[in-house]
Amino acid sequence: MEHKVREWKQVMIPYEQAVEELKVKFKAIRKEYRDMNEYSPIEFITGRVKRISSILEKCKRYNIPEENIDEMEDIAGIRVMCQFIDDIYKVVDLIRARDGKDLSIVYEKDYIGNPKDSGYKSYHIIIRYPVQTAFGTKEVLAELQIRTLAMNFWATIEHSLNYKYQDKLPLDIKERLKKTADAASMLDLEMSDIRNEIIRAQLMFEQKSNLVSDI
Ligand code: 0O2
Repeated sequence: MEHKVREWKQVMIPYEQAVEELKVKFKAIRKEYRDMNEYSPIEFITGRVKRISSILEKCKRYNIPEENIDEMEDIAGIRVMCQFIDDIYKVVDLIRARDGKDLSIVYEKDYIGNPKDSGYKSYHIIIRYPVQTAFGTKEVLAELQIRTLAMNFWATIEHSLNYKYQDKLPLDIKERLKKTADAASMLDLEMSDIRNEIIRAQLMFEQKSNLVSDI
């Protein structure tokens, strides 16, 4: 048993390293924007390595032999939270620009254009990420989830309720949760509208001030 625990800890090392490195890289992007006094499309970043019990449960669910866990796409997971929906696509572009450099994109899943039946929204990018270990380079898969604060609020609570009730929530509760997902989407749209309105008003004010100073 102790031997098995030691083995698992060793398997997890490159995934832990990938999560730490990717968090540092996304935080560096945010710092760059802030140092230049520019608005950052990244609000905050979290990361986690999947728990061993969840990995084993997923192996069982998808019939993945334990020795093939490196096929699993979300052992290393990074979440990038944004204020506005537009920011998500700016972050996606930043990631695409790094494709073939420090990471490679395997594929993308757009759960914003195509939300899940639960109401879940987020933009997922699966990447291959090389980690330098004491025994050479190890490429691991990682899942980047990019979402707004409202999407994250909804997903965090929905996930914890589902987890608590072991995915057996009654249909009426699922439907109510779906409605709260719609409310979160409305909030995102309204916030974007308000922001655009403020930007438009600011531009008009600047144009008027320029006209006055030209006279
Ligand atoms: P955790 O704790 O975040 O790791 P599967 O991984 O089997 O669920 P698939 O198709 O391989 O399915 O991956 P998918 O659905 O593209 O992305 C899986 C992850 O996205 C989940 O990981 C969640 O983080 C998130 N996610 C997907 N659907 C939902 C949903 O309906 N509600 C919430 N709250 N999150 C969702 P894990 O392993 O479930 O959880």
